[in-house]
Amino acid sequence: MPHITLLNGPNLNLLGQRQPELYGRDTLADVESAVRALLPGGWELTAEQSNHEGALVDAIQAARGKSDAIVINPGAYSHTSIAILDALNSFDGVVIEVHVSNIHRREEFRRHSHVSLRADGVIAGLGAEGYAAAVRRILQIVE
Ligand code: CA2
Repeated sequence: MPHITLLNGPNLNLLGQRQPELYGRDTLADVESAVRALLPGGWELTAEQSNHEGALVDAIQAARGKSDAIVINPGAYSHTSIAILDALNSFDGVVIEVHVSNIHRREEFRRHSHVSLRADGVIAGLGAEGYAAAVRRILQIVE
C-alpha cells in the first residue's frame, strides 16, 4: 500500500497556540487531519512530531522500505542538523520539505536549510496549506 510519513520537528506541537501572525491558527492536529482527508483509499499515513533530533532520525530510518514519501518540517533543525540530512539521504522515496512561515523573509540564519540539499521540493510561507500542497504533489508523483 502506498504510504506517506509526515514528520514535524521541535516546537511544532505548539502550532495554532502561539505566534499566529507567524505560524497561523491551524493546530498540528488540524494539519494531520487535513492531510489524511486528501489521501485516496488505500493510502496510509504515519504522522509524528518530536522535539528531539535523534527521534526524528529514528522516524526517517523507520520510513525506509515502508514509505513512498516523507513530508518533513524539521523546524529549527532545518538550519542545523546534518544528522537529519544524512538520514534523509538514506531514504529512497520522495522528500518534500515544508515550512509554515516564509523562512526567506525572516532572520538570516533561517534562510539556509541543510535538508533542502536532499528535498525534491521545498514549500515555505503557505502556512498549514503547505503540507496539503506537499501531499498533492506526492500523489501526482507516486500514483
Ligand atoms: O516556518 C516553519 O515551519 C519553521 O520550520 C518553524 C520553526 C522555525 O525554527 C523554522 O525556522 C521555520 C519553529 C517552529 C515553532 O513553532 C511554533 C509554533 C507556534 C508557537 C511557537 C512556536
